[in-house]
Parts: sequence; structure tokens; C-alpha cells
Amino acid sequence: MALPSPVSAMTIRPLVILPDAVLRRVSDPVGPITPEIRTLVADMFETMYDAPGVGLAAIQVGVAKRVVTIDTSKEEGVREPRVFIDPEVVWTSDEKRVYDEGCLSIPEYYAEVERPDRVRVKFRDIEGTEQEIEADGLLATCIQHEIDHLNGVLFIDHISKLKRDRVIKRFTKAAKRDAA
Ligand code: K1U
Ligand code: ZN
Repeated sequence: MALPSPVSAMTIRPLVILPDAVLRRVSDPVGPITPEIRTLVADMFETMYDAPGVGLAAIQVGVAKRVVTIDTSKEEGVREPRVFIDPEVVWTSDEKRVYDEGCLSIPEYYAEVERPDRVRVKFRDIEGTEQEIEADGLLATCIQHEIDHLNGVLFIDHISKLKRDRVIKRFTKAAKRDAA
């Protein structure tokens, strides 16, 4: 008889795609870091690296918990996985930065978004320890994009209404085609 393994396999979870209303939900605080949360985090990394993406919010795999995974490492073959539990932006720079953003929930659509260049973020790590970091560059952009997801906000909410309506229409049509 096979004994239960202490190491569980990681799973690539299906991504929630625009215009699914789940993406507009405001996620709940995590509270205690349970085995379920650890499994969620492991699965989120597996899903993010597979996509591939540089960030992922739990709501993008259909879980309304305030959990974010990020890896903005630029070096080929070097991973720098970061987990942000219940993250909060506590300071933003006055200087702004424009980045051509993408989103795993809006595949193959990119648009320029202006956000603060630097941010300070308070969060808990996977052990539940309070941390605070200052981020700049892609990490700062990515953290803000992911915290937006936790609040039901998408990067297309930062572009013109004309462009946003156009992309929503395109994805709505595609979803109807796929369902037929
Ligand atoms: O939250 C998400 O949907 C993930 C998203 C994060 C993000 C990208 C760019 C700016 C802000 C936030 C992505 O990872 S989209 C894919 C992407 O940018 C990428 C994929 C492979 C290599 C490098 C970048
Ligand atoms: Zn996104």
C-alpha cells in the first residue's frame, strides 16, 4: 500500500480570463497561514512560471484571498520567487513611470500605464512574518498591478474608456465563441 507523501505535487491551475466577473471581486484578508494557503502559493508559482508571467494574484486562479506571487528576476535560469500576503502600499513616490503592461487574464493585450515609480509595501511572508520593502522599476509596477487585482481593478481600468471598451468587447466575443 502506498504511504501518503509529505511533499504534495504542485498544480497548474486554470487562469480566469476577461470578461469573467470573478476578476472584479475584492479579495479577503488571508488570516492564519494554513496548509491550504501554502498549497495555493505553490500552485500560483507553478501557474505563473508555466504561463509565463512575472506576477500573479490569487483571484486570477479563482481564489478571492489577498495573496500575490512575483518573480521579476532578469537573469536567465535564476529564480527570485517572492510572496506577498495581505500586501498594502504604505508610500508612493511623486515621480511616475510608464510601462507597457500585460495581464495573464487578458492574454496578448498590452497597453502603456502610468504609475508611481517607487513604492513601499507592507506585507506578510509565507511564515506570517511582517515585512516592508521599497521597490522600484518592474517590481514596483508589478506589485501595484497585482494589488489592483486584489481590489478587483484591472490594468485596462487605467487606459482610455475607448480602448478599454474595445478590448472588453473583443474578449466578450471570444468567450461567447468558445462557449458555443
Ligand atoms: O498579473 C498578471 O496578470 C501577470 C502580469 C504581471 C505584469 C506584467 C507587466 C507589468 C505589470 C504586471 C504578467 O506577468 S503579463 C506577462 C509578462 O509581462 C511577461 C511574461 C514573460 C516574460 C516577461 C514578462
Ligand atoms: Zn494582471
